[in-house]
Amino acid sequence: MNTFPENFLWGGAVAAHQVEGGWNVEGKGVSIADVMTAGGNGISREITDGVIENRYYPNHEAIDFYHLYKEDIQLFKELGLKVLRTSINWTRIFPNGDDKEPNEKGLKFYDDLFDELRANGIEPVITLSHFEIPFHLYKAYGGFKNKQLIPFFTRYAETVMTRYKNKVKYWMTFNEINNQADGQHDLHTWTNSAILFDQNETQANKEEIIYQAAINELIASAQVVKLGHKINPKFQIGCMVAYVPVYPYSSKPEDQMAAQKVMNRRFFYSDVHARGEIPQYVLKEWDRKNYSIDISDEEKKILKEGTVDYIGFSYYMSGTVTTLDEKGEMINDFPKAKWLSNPHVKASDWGWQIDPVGMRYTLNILDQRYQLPLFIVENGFGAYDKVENDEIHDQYRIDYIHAHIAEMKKAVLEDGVNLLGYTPWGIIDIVSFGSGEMEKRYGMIYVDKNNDGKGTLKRLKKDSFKWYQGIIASNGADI
Ligand code: P53
Repeated sequence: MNTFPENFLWGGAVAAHQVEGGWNVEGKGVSIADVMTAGGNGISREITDGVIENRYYPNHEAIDFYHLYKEDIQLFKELGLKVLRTSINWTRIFPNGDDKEPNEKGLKFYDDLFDELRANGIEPVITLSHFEIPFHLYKAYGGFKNKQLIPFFTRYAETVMTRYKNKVKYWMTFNEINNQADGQHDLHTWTNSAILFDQNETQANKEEIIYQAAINELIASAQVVKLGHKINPKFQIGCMVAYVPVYPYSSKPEDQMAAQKVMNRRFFYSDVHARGEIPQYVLKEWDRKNYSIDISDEEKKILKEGTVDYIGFSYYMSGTVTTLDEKGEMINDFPKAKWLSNPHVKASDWGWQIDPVGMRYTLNILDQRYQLPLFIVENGFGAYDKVENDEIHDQYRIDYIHAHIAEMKKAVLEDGVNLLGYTPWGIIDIVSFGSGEMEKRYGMIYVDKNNDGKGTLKRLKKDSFKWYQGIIASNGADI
């Protein structure tokens, strides 16, 4: 057999805050994405204390999917998508996060969106929290470091899972929950947990706080998995981790150890999601560092009872590490590993290492570690595109995706990995999360809008559109 399994879920992925716009309409509250300014290639986005007049916030309008989704869905249908992964914008439902009642207009918007998708033969795959935590939950509670966010998230999830129980089957709890793990980038701790640190916070303090926030999210996630299975036993509820396989820079045993230590930082999240227990390597680290992480026996029980049905993950690149000092001193801690660029692979204009083989490697690692179905819910190539006579010849994007699907195919057909589907990221051009740019484009559909927010929002099909259409139509036979 030269094709993917018959029910393979070919799709595309976006997130609410990166496409919808309509940031303050029909009762929507301010989310943590609404206070992030535009950065640039190599320029960080600023997080402002609330929405400040005269600052540019690219997510406020994004690509106006909120108003244009019907037309976009026609394009997705033409492309042949079987699923669309997007998120529910938490602040459309609970504008402040701690409101007494949900916002009916927000609920109605997703009813209409999911109906429109289904009417066009496209099944929604829904992330509950994709960097869209209500800003108020940061201001009044300090974000997920505070356990009060567990019931707020649970109530939000219960509300939408109940409302859409016959419209959505595939769910994910927290997008890229592990991306906050290194604690080096405040953008990641902000978007994952709505924590902003004081300037004078030490690295160790930060790390302890991030662990607490992560544990709170993992408990919230497990509770929602349990609850979801009650609401509809047919639900498939997964986690979502950013999977960047980390290789040793050399065959030096210490480099191998460094790579393993770095990977443990990420595995921690999927280990808890999938096995319902905090792994020994983390418990030992907490002991060694004298961290006191608050988790009750009751909460440990929830972790065990709310393990996920599948592992959703993003895959864009691999990384390479060595030990920090020349003597090859054994590292115990993640921040001591030193990142180097891998001489065997190329990188994108944003420095992301391009490594299709790493995709097959990843699928095998996750398959063997968890024996759960896998779902590649993000993969793609952020690049500058040029429009000539309304055409975009994005062969570089086709090359990237082709190479990754080819490796994915080997993992499924030769290695026997159980893979549910593949939803390339930013199927339509969107606001970049990391840089806030429009011109870091992932789409197979072009959107006429630039980094300053100017443009007609007109949609155009890129060369990759036609190419991917063929791949889906042949169920991967043409790879
Ligand atoms: P942008 C880092 C590594 C892997 C995935 O990212 C990442 C990041 C964050 O920079 O994020 C995911 O837009 C995320 C999406 C995001 C996408 O990757 O920075 O889930 O929201 O847009 C691509 O190029």
